[in-house]
Amino acid sequence: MYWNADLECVPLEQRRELQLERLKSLVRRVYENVPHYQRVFREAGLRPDDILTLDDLAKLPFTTKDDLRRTYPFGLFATPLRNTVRVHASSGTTGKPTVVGYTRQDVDIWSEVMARTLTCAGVTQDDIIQIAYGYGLFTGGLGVHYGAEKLGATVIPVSVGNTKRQIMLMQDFGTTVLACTPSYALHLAEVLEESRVDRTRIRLRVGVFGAEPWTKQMGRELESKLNIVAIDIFGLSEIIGPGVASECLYNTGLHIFDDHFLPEVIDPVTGKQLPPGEEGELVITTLTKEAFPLIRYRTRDITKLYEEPCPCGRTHVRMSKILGRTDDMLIVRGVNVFPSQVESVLLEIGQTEPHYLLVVDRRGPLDQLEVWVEVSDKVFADEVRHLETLEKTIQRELESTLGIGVKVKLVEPKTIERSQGKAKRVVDKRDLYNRDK
Ligand code: DLL
Repeated sequence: MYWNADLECVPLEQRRELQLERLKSLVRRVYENVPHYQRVFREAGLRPDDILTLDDLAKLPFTTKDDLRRTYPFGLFATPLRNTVRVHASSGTTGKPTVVGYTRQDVDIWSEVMARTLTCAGVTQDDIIQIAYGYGLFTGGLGVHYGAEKLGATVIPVSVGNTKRQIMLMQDFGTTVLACTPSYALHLAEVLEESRVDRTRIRLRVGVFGAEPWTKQMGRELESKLNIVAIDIFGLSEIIGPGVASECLYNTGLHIFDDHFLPEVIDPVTGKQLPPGEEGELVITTLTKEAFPLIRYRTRDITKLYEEPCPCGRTHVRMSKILGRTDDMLIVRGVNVFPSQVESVLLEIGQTEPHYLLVVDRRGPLDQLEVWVEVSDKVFADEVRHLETLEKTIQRELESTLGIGVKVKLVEPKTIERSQGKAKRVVDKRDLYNRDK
């Protein structure tokens, strides 16, 4: 029922003591080992000894995605590279990815929090788990993989894609747990329906879905189509990957494993901490990570925290499903996409106007990204053949930078609406967040 009851079910007071002890040691560690932190602490007039209570957390400066970009690739690492046994990366706001590292102990902690996540979802050693998150620089595949092995479940490391084969393995190996993005799960469910597979041969009972937002309605649809319990799992590469927070079977929000990841919710404009129940930006401090610790990392995800006890007995602080983002990051087929990445590619290629629009839609269960790009009068008057070549070049470069399929549409000058204030770069026709539902 629990993976680590000693840590997950302790009285709050005891957890707070542990958090404070860990916070103090973390602050000392980053101050001594990371020039960036030394500098920002000095600028804030702070020394590690100034952290005496958990309330002092609010005195510490935030860390942002921009800090990660400026210190690319290893500038925020707090241990020598020779102690780093793994790196992962996710999309940055421009062409360069955000790089994160793990020591052996970090990988152990990651496996621990992922084993907790899976246990929250009711997964046990008797389960057969098909991992259809991508393996590679993305943290989804390997993160779930290590947790599932630690738990002792039987792992099928199939990675994403090749849906027919996924369904074949599911039947032949008797998969009981499916781990993938919710949109891919929906796609799988639809292919399953179309292929008229004998449903008695499908033994699925749990889905652990995350890496992108999904509504409660979508959850219900997945549960009925696949005959499973659908569990929302949350995480981000910068913090560790999947394994930051997870729903349990009581469906009361996501338990944040706050002996490792200390959460706050802040007003994204003023930066002030908000009380439980109020909606704002999630900020996380990694209490135990060695290679890539982060102090007050601004996730840009919008949520709210709950402190009331959960009937499951775990005493972690919980968060609501993600309600939105404070920036313009899109998640398309589980892959993070920033409009600024598209802009850098276009600037590099040249020949187009600086006016573009990302149009995201969901045709059937799968996301489609279309990029509209305005070309100048001169280029537009050019031969069709030239326009086609330009379209292909942009498509190729975008696909290689973003890591997903893209459709490019060159449009006439002045077709894309000009805005008075902040340029509108994205039209998202999907309805992904749980607003007013
Ligand atoms: O998506 C890690 C992950 C893998 C989580 C597998 C769960 C399962 P990144 O690629 O760095 O890491 O993307 C992190 O994805 O800031 C959120 O905006 C979004 N996200 C992740 N999980 C959820 C979720 C992984 N359950 C970014 N609901 C985060 C809503 C999610 N959004």
